[in-house]
Amino acid sequence: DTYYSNMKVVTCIAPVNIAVIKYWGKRDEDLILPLNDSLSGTLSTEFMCAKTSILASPSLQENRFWLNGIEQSFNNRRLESCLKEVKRRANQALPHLNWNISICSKNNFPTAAGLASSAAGYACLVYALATLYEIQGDISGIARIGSGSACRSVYGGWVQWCKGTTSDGGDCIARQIAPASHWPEMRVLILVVNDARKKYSSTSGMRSSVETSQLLKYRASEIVPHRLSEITEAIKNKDFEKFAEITMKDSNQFHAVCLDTYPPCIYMNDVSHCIVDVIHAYNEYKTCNKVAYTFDAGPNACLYLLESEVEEVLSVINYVFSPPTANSEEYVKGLTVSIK
Ligand code: 2P0
Repeated sequence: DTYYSNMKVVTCIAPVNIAVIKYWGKRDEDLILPLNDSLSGTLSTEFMCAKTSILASPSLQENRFWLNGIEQSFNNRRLESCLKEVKRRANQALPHLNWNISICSKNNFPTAAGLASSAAGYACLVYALATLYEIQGDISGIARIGSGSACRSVYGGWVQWCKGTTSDGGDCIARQIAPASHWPEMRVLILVVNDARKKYSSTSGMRSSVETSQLLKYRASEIVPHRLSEITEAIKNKDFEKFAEITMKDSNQFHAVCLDTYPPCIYMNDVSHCIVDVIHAYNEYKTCNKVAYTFDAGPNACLYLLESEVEEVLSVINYVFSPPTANSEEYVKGLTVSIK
């Protein structure tokens, strides 16, 4: 059967990453070049991941793309940029380079609820394309043009996205600063406060912050460089106390930038702020930082903590926040994810 001998299929999975030094603001919108470096932990793929299959075949009439079972337009600038860049780096003699493709992507967690779905999604898509077209070398720079934070999901463990210095983005790539095995006791709890799609996308929120927030300029130039070296040092020394303090301060500063944006883009809600209070009360009771919260572009909390604290923290969370009822829209449920 010529159809079957003439097709190629790849399937990949990619993990979510949770930033401890946040990316917020671009200096170049087209190339997705950020204003500052950022740093994250890549989660294990056990609980949350994106999965992408790509079929290439000469018998496909056109390129098509499905996300979570719903067909999307292929006419999407970011998707097309990634495809173009992967093909540019491929061996031009590959027979299947000019065949049409069908892309099928799925997240096993809520999409666009501020749970880093675009990070895992584009990292997965680009990895699948790179496998399909057999390209070698770093692909984080290609994942970046799909979605900025996606470049960090290309690597495991602790990953820094370097803002780079060139205007073409050649050195704007991610690199691993420590593998997950360096700090194997580290865990992340995801507290799902609300899994609805967020009000404003990260892309438009950060554009508005770049245009209007003075605080963002100060943060990018004066605060982040110093914080980045401090937290890298804390990770290398497995100094949880320091790691937690910087993580919480950076999350708070990112949301302060959101409030400083005009009009403000508010992502945290009352439940989120209540989680902040509970974590500070817990740390005070323990007389040192045992848990760090961090919030992305949504109300959901990510808690970094060591394995030894998981059980107690979960019982505190479950005690403070009652379980969901049929008509409660907002609730908190814990899910442990190791960053291995
Ligand atoms: C981060 N976020 O560092 C920060 C913290 C949200 C808050 O990266 O426009 O979806 O596609 O580059 O990557 C979300 O931004 O934005 C994000 P684009 P992206 O994880």
